[in-house]
Amino acid sequence: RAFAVSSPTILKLGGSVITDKDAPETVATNRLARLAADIAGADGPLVVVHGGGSFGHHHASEHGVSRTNGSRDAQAARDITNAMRTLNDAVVAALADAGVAAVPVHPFSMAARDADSDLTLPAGSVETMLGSGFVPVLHGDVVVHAGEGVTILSGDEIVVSLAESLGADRVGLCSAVPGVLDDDENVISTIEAFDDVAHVLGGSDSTDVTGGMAAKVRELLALDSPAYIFDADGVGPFLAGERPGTRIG
Ligand code: IP8
Repeated sequence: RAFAVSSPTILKLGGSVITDKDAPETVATNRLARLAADIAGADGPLVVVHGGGSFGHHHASEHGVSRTNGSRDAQAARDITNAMRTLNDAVVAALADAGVAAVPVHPFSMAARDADSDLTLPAGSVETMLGSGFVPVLHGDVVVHAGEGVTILSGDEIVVSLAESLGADRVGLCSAVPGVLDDDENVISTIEAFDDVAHVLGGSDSTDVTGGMAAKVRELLALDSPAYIFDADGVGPFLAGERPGTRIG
């Protein structure tokens, strides 16, 4: 069946949701199966992106590689990307078992950062997959980085890049928390400007290279598409067009 490819939904599954964070290279099998069943219920073009959890981050810290700290060691690049491929295989398999037309897409093979750290992630193959009725499944990865060897490419960066290049209809980030929380741990329903939440997120000049909530909110506010942050219970409602968790933008 042919979809209108112009405005897909983009869903990110956080690494802490789909893996057991405390045990290296362990998939949270039951949680992943439940998420896959929710995703199988969705209509229309969908891109799935997932994070690293106990797969990528373990190898990245072992080799001292981060978003800003590169490595020219090919073994480090292979260890990190291969661990992420293993997790991606598990995610694609779980989605396929649930009846989703999932196909793997490995960012290391397509993306690059220039000397100014600007990311290029060509979206032509993903767009053509959507037009063919496939559900592309991308993942946080290493990325070749001019002058640095490889650095880490987070799932959040992939979401932001694809949301722009594909003109996403809506963006959803499934995380370990039910949304952006205020000082009383209540979910903030809407964030329209960073200043609204700077006091709970630690201020607009806090350096946050690890992709914490402040960095997420700032990047999502810059998108044209509305974005939502929710936990695993929010995936079904999000894909059904509801507004779980925190709406950003
Ligand atoms: O979990 C990072 O992706 P994230 C992936 O979305 C690696 O930050 C390779 C550590």
